[in-house]
Amino acid sequence: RVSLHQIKNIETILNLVDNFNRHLHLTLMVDRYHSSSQEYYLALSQALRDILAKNWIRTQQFYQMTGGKRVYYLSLEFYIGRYMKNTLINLDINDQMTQAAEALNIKLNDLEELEDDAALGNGGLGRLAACFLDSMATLGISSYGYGLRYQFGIFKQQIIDGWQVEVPDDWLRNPMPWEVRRIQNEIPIHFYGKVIWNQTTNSFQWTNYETVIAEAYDYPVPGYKNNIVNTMRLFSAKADCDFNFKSFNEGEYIQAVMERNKAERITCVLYPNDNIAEGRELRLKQEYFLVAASLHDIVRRFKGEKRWQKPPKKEPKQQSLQVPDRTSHHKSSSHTSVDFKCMPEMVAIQLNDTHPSLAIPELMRLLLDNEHLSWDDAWFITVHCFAYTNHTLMPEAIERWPVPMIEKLLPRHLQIIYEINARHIQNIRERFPADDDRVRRMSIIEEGPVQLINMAYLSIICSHTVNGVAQIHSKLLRESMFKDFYELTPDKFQNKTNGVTFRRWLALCNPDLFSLLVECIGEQFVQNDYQSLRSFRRYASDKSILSRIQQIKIKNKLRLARMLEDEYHIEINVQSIFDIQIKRIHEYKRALLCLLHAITLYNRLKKDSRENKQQTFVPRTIIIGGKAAPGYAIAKKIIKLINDVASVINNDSDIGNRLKLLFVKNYRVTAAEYIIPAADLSEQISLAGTEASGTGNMKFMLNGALTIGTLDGANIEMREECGSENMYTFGFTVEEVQQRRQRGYNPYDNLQNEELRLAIDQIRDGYFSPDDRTRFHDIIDTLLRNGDHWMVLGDYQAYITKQDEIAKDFLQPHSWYSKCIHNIGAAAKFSSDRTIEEYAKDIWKCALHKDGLPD
Ligand code: DL6
Repeated sequence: RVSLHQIKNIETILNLVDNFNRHLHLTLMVDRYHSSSQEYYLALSQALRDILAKNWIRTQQFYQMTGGKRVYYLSLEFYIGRYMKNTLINLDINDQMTQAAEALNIKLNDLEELEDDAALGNGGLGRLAACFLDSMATLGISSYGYGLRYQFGIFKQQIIDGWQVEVPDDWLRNPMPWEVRRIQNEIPIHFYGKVIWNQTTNSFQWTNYETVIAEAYDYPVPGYKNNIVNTMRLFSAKADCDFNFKSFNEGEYIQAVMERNKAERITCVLYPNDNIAEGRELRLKQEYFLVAASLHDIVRRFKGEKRWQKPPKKEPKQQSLQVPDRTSHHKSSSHTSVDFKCMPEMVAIQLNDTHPSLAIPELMRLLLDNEHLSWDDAWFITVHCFAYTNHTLMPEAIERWPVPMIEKLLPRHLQIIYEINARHIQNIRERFPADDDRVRRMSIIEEGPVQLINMAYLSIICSHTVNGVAQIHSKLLRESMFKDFYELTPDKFQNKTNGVTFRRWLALCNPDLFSLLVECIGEQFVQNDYQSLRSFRRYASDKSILSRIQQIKIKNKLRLARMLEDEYHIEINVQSIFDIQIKRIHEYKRALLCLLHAITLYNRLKKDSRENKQQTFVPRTIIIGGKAAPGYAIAKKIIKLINDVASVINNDSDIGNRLKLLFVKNYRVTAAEYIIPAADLSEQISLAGTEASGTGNMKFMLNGALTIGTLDGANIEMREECGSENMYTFGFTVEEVQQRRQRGYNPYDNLQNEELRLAIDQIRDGYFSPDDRTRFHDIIDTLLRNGDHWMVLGDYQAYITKQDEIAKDFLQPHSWYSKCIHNIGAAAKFSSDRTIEEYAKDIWKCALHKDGLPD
């Protein structure tokens, strides 16, 4: 392996400086004395992009030459964050660039702060996709991320008077130096219209459609020090310029040009819902737009591979591989000059949840109607190309599209879905004769006032593999949500526990800890051997390492404290436990539990002060951050409650710096990069059986925070890896939750706990909202009258008991930091390199090029 590291001298500081000046002058046309910081940022990014260019081209040539299988990761979300620093880290030129910037009298950090996050995601699902791209490039997998280039990413969250206010994220308002528009790749995408039978081609034909153009924008995805640069391709909607201008008179012409906006709305904005399906037609258009453009590209690339082209002669028909061919009107595949049956050997398409699952009927349509394959051949190819990842157990997140909506927008696709369902039902009837209820339960089409298409069922039926994202999640999919499907095709079901990239989530965000790790165990764990991180555990009782870990943590806490003090004008005690919950605000994630703990600590301090007692109290800074979906009223109310409680606690002179509660606004990837390295305690407290995996939990672990968590999602595997003595678990298990639900869970029973009752009374009676005493009655209703679905009150006592134990343990730095070391070492399993290696081996069956490209 020859890495960029060894040819560092090529990119000398002088070269970088020259390149920077060249872009300032020739690209931006300004001189150093009349340019803004933004122009500096652009010139520096362009200089950096130049370094990527050669390897970007070489990588694509390499994949073409080696002719291996290509992996396509289809996702409506890629939550990338910032580009510049990540590129510097992955190319291993951070130090050089810092020096080059110094030579130019520029502070690199200041320029980095000018960069907006590429925030084309809501949370875990989108960020996972970004981690996967990084790992696929680092492992040298011939792969592409396909997504949408939303003009507005996830909204920016402002907090005004304690309430969340959403502001558009206009991330493309300045030139975007990291993207390349591929002008040769404009793809027409069709909507609406009708289907006719074409006598000449003997196939169905979609006609009278409206057309929107998909423009392709490519973003480089550099691997870590391996010369590989993969591609993320994002599509943007553009009006079709051909639309009937000829017949317009002058007045209509103006109108027609204005109408263009309608088409371009498709990729205007990311739907800001996490774990909630959005049922609007525009969202359906987005989904189809992405998959139609992606598949066009995938099929075009496949057809271009010389290996699979065959002379246009008749060949004996291949044996059918799935169900009998009932659509005799379709011709056999021998009419094509490309051997499509080889497609699954060349193409793996991973569906990131059901959002891109229209890709399934789209590929069927292309193979049947454009390539004139038989149903059986098209079906074989489709099933063997697709794999589906489920990311949620929340019923409200399962996508179900109304039949009339699909019929109007995608009439041919509806026909194909009906045909898939008919054959699927026939299959069930053969396997389970006389079981009508099973047929009803498993039908893709759900009956009701309006028929609905269950996209998860469609995805399972039409994929060769279905996976969950943590062991417990995959088990619950098999045992409950997809039980019938598991019984039908058990071999399809797998687990692929999530992971995070150690490049961004350690090397980039926590450089001091990263250096210490490299010093102790070498660099392999970020490069090509994530397992080697385990060996860091041997330092768990090494005093000098323990003290360095402590120093690094305190330095990171200081950095965060300064930032928070500047922003929120609140004094932060760096000696306190930094106790942090950052994630989307969703009831199942239970920020309320965190808040009840904060109120409980506050009440204890107040009581002590009233009684003039000075009991030992371990200081805490409780930090909560996250966005609520704009239409999720109760989640937004929770944010207001946190802020109201915070203003009471933080302004009470009896409390001082022993307890602080802070809601950090606009939580996003970049904020996580500052917050996570400073955490002592990571809050992963969803009700057992609700969080599919979680990935924030892994980032905290990697950065040496200890976890307080329920036995949910990946927490369970984290505990297995680090040992129960190094993690604070509490609360109902999945089985206990089920038992309580069956027995009849009564939240009022929990009010026997005096501390809990007091906290609930205070919220209900307006102690924290004297300006509007009834403000939080709806929150109290969810916790009591409406049954406390997420069992916040049921888990309260166990949670408080654990928190008290944590406070005691924090007073013992030696054992605390020893636990931290165990956690860091145990994070080895949660490298996304491990996850991607598993996908490559068990699902995609594709090659890795771990050695990267030679120089
Ligand atoms: O798999 C990534 C991530 C998990 O870590 C989270 O536990 C899960 O909540 C999240 N799921 C979604 C679901 N959205 N939809 N559909 O965001 O996926």
